[in-house]
Amino acid sequence: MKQRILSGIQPSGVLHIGNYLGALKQWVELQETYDALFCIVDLHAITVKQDPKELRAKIRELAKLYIACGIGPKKSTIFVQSHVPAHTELGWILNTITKISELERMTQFKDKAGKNRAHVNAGLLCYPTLMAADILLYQTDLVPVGEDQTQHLELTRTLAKRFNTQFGEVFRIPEGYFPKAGARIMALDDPTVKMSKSGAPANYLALLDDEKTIRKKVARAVTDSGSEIKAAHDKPAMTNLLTITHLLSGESIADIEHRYRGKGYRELKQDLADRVVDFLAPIQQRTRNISDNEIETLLQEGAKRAREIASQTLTDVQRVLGLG
Ligand code: AQP
Repeated sequence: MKQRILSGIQPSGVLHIGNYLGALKQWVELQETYDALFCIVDLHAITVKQDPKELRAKIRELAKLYIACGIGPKKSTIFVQSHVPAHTELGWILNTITKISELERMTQFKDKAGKNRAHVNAGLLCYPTLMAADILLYQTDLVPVGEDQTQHLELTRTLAKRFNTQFGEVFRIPEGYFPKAGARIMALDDPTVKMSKSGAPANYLALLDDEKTIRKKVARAVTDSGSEIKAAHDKPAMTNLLTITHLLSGESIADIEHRYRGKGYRELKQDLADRVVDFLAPIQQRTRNISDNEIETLLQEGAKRAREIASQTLTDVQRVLGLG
């Protein structure tokens, strides 16, 4: 039996190169050796207000991007979270063994809720228990995610152990899988914060940005004081641009630094823009080539397989709880 991986992305905005380098790139490699399930986590996306028509389109676009980036529809199961009702049911059950203080401690909640806590929707607070349900339903061994999800994953493990102790061994305890480099790609307009879909357009390089936009964004990316092209703690902007160059080219950071010795930021940025344009062109072409019908069929098949696996776990959960 192959071990299982599961991960997901929210259809909450435009997929960016941070999502690709921090998550998708690993998925493409891991699907070769694992039983892989990749989810479009639309129920997470609605914790922030979404336009229904746009959300529907974004879900389909994200499924196309998964495939265009290299997720094989025959190798992996691609499905939409809301097509598998067991996610919300287990999410609710996990809420009943989760302390409010555990949820309030989550950095993502603190960041997204800001100071206006009293008016924040409860879904934003309960986001991690739904994420735990996403993972635990599939008896997942490994969860490939970016560094920002470390805390949520740790809570998932805590809840799984707590449930198993209180009610009996139902859940497999998942491990996180973080890329060695690229687990936290920083924003172009502020290298002290992570690149984020909900940031301003200057923050990210979207996978579907056109050539002109990419060149403009890279050219305007914030740089560090001084002029040396070097990755270092006191050079967060250069570290970020060099990391992206390294991950897209495969060339080591030391070799890239060596190649740019005596050269300026402008040259590095121009080369990086070329590289990003070349890297994204085939992804964009493949995305355009996938038809809406293909995606509908694929998502229906994916949901069928996901429901089969999820319902087995949910039945066990209901049994040990005295439900069902
Ligand atoms: N900047 C990043 N660097 C590396 N990995 C990242 N991920 C996100 N941002 C970076 C990883 O991408 C996957 C999908 O993320 P998500 O859609 O679940 O939500 P997120 O982590 O909250 O991503 P965003 O882009 O910041 O979206 P918004 O702005 O909507 O919250 C995850 O594996 C994540 O680690």
